[in-house]
Amino acid sequence: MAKAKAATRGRRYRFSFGPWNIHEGADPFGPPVRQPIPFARKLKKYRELGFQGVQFHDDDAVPDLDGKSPKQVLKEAAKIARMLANEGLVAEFVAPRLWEDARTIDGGYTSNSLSQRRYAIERSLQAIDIAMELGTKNIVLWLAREGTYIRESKNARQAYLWLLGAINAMLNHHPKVRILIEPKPNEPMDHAYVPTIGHAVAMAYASSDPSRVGGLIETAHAKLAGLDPSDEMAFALAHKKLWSVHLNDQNGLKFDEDKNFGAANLREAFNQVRVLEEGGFGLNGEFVGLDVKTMRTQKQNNNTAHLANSKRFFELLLHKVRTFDRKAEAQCIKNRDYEALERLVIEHLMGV
Ligand code: GLO
Ligand code: MG
Repeated sequence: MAKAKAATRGRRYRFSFGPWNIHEGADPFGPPVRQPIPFARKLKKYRELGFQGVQFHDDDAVPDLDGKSPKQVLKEAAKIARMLANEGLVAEFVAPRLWEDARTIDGGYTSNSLSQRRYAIERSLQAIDIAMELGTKNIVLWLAREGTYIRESKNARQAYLWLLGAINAMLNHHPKVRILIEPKPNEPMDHAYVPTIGHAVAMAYASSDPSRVGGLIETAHAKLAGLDPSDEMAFALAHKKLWSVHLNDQNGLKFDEDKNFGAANLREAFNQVRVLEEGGFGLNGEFVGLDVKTMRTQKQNNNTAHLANSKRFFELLLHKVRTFDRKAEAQCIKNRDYEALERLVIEHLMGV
């Protein structure tokens, strides 16, 4: 017991999620099944559930921002900043929501229309202003509609250059801003540009200030690309580019499920925690973000259980990582006896 306790001791992680993770249950085949929760009430939930970081879309902070003057936008962002401070919370990042406006139907930064590309950049610069007001330097780019339904509709080489131009415009807008690219291979597009963290890291190095461009890896997105999420995270960590994560889970190649962390593949989840822990994730203030969605079947009064559960599964797996028999592991590796190593891992996970 004492040994187990000592092994569990260690640095503490900080957790975050976005207001969209308390979801009303609408899907492409049916309407909402729960009442919306006002933003102020969602904020109250954070500390209660053990979370400190709030992730924002630009219009989560300032609703309908396209219709507002820059002054009004900043005023409303300042009000949200005060609400956060009152709740003892911090903003982790702001993500420009470039997938709902009619001007982004064919993509934002990679639209074939010049005026629509300009809109996407302007909106992103405004997201930076909102982020600074909220007290975070982090901008997340989930490149939702930057891709194609049919290959011939865009010039992909040109699209990557436009994307780079947009990133450089953002870097140029504020000397402290940091861009975190959240790769995803598909959905809503048939094929998206920047499908993996390898693409994102290449974009970072090609940018005008590589030290300010990194990545956010979502478990489900890596799995949709047919990749192992822990290897994707390890790649980013090796380049010092893993600046946030969206832990969740995904049951094979289908729509982006945003299931509870560890709920589809416990061993893969264990390996993600192992790589994060061993790679020093969190030591520079990074949050463990959970991009998990309330199940459609949940009742109104129990619509945050998925957040509490996913956080708990992370912590239980962290205990498993910290109590793994490292000596036995080293011995198996030394003997190149990976059958023994597999047994060690599985028995440990099963509590044998
Ligand atoms: C969707 C993405 C989405 C982003 C969020 C923040 O597949 O995971 O939830 O993480 O919009 O940019
Ligand atoms: Mg995500």
